[in-house]
This record gives sequence, C-alpha cells and structure tokens, in this order.
Amino acid sequence: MKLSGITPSGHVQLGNYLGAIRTWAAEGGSGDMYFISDLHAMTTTHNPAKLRSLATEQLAILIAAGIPEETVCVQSDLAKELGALTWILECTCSYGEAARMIQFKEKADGQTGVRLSLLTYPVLMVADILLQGAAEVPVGEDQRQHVELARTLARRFNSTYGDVFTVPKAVTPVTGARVRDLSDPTRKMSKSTRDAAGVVFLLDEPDLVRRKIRRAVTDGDSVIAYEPETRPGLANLLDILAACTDSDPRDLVDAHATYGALKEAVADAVVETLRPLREKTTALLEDPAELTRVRKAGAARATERGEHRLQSALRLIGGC
Ligand code: AQP
Repeated sequence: MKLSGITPSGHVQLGNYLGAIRTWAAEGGSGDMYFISDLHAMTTTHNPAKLRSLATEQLAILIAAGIPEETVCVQSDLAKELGALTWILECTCSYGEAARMIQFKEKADGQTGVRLSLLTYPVLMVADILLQGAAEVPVGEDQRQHVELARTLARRFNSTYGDVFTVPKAVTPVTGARVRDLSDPTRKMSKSTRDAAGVVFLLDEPDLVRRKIRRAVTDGDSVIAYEPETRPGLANLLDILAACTDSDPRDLVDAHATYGALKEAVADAVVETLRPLREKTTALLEDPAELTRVRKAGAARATERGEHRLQSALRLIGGC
C-alpha cells in the first residue's frame, strides 16, 4: 500500500497536477491512499477559514481528477487518531532526532515565534504513515529524512514494546513533468508562491491562463531549442506542452516557428487539459452534500484501517 499527500498551502497549481495528481489518478491502486494534509499546513502562520476552503477545494480536485474516492481522505478528519498516535510516537522519539530534521532547520532558521508543531510535524507525518500501515511512501528528496524517521520509530516501537507497525520505505515517486514558475523558471511552480503571475492555478479562468503563459519569461534568443540547463524558461514551456500532449519536448522544437506561436500552442494545450478538470471540480464544489459524503466515507475507511494499530500501540506502551 502506498500513501501520498498534498498540503493545502495554497490553490492547486499546474505542477501539482502534471507532476503528481494526474499520475496518482492513473497509477493509484484501490488500496493506496491520497490524503490532504491540512494539519501540516498549520505549522506556520495560516488563516483557518482559508485553510478549510483550500482543503475542500483539494478534495474536489482529487475526485474530479479521477482518483478513486475510496482512496482519498482529509487528514484532520483523523485528528483524534493521529493526535493520539503522534503522542505515542513522540514518546519513542528523542528531541535530538526531531531537531536534526533539515526541513525544520531550514524553515525555523532566522524566524521568531517558531511553532512547536514545526518541530514535531515530522512525527505527525510518521503517524500518518504508520497508522495506515503504508509499506511505500513516494517522496521527493526533501521528505526522505522524514520517511527515515518513520522507519526508525517503527522499528524502535516494534522492538521495544511489540510488533505493531509496518516498517515503511521511501520510494521514488512516479512523476510527470517538473513544472517551473513562468516568471522565474529557476524555481519550481509552487502553490504558496506570493507572486501568482508565474503560477497557473487549476481553477484559473482560461483567459487568465492564456495571459500568464503569454507573459512567461523566455530568453533573448529567437531559435527554439530544448536546453533545460541554459534556457530553462523555454524548456519549461516545451515540457508543459509535452506533458499536456503526451509527447517528448525534443519532438516539439521544430513544430513552432516563433516564441509567440509556441506560447499560443502551450496556452491551448493547458486550457484544454484543465477544462474538464475545472468543470468537474466546479460542479463538485457546488454540491457540498456530495463532497461531505465522499469526505466522511474516506475518513471512515481510513479510521477503520488504522484503529487496530492505534489501540495495540496504546496498550503495548502502557495505556488503556
Ligand atoms: N512544480 C511542480 N512540478 C511537478 N510536481 C510538483 N509538485 C509540487 N510542485 C510541483 C508535486 O505535487 C505534489 C503535492 O505537493 P505538496 O502539497 O506535497 O507540496 P509541494 O511539493 O511543496 O508543492 P507546492 O505546490 O510547491 O506547495 P508549497 O507552495 O506549499 O511548497 C507532490 O508530489 C509534489 O512533488
């Protein structure tokens, strides 16, 4: 069983879709789990109402993208189980292990009023994984250390108190395109980027998508070539077009005479790729009863799947 997540730290953007969600819909098995990690989005300053609505939007997008509804769940719907398991796991984790996490060091560096949850959230992530009994966790390099922690804590708990947890392993995710920011192609497209000019959001109106793509930064050269290292803006447009048309970016180089023509082709492809998704998502968002049904069913299944591990762990560590 595999477990993957998406954090409602902003509106879902094209990179989330082409790089992850689309693959989840195509490759995911019925026993896998895709969860919306809203609790993780509370580790830094956040707006509660906005967070709630972003989580709902993500739920609608995952379902609209074709991910089987029985595999989707919102993390905070399991807050009681995860809170309890996080506590148990914190009792098996040293302060030093938590403080060593590179993400904590990077995000806390130079900040005042750092939330304690920023330090402890990797243990919550361990709880996400261990509660569900996930054997494989597809993660990028930035999250590998957290999966290592999950392995360490699972092994430690099992050998100290009794065998409860599957020891998970980090696997390289099957990814689609890596999409870069259209205004600054040196960085990846991100949902929480402040300047939205270079970010195509899944629910952007088609006209806005076109404007953002027309304004994409390219370079001073006029010859179209695929050179990601030296011409990242142009390569990004070719990558996006390739991902939307299921082709190889190198094969697209000769198909467009000018940057303007290429941008129009990219805009058409993105708008057409996003159109059905946008329509289905909008319809779902207009049907809160349906979303609530899906959400409750996902929560019930995830709770049922994890409950016995939580109860065993609690008993073995000396609780009820
Ligand atoms: N630009 C991207 N290209 C391809 N894949 C991407 N992903 C994110 N950005 C791109 C993939 O989307 C999945 C869910 O992402 P996440 O919510 O776990 O966090 P993230 O990777 O940090 O995504 P963002 O959009 O960049 O969010 P913020 O702004 O909060 O940092 C992951 O599988 C990720 O690889």
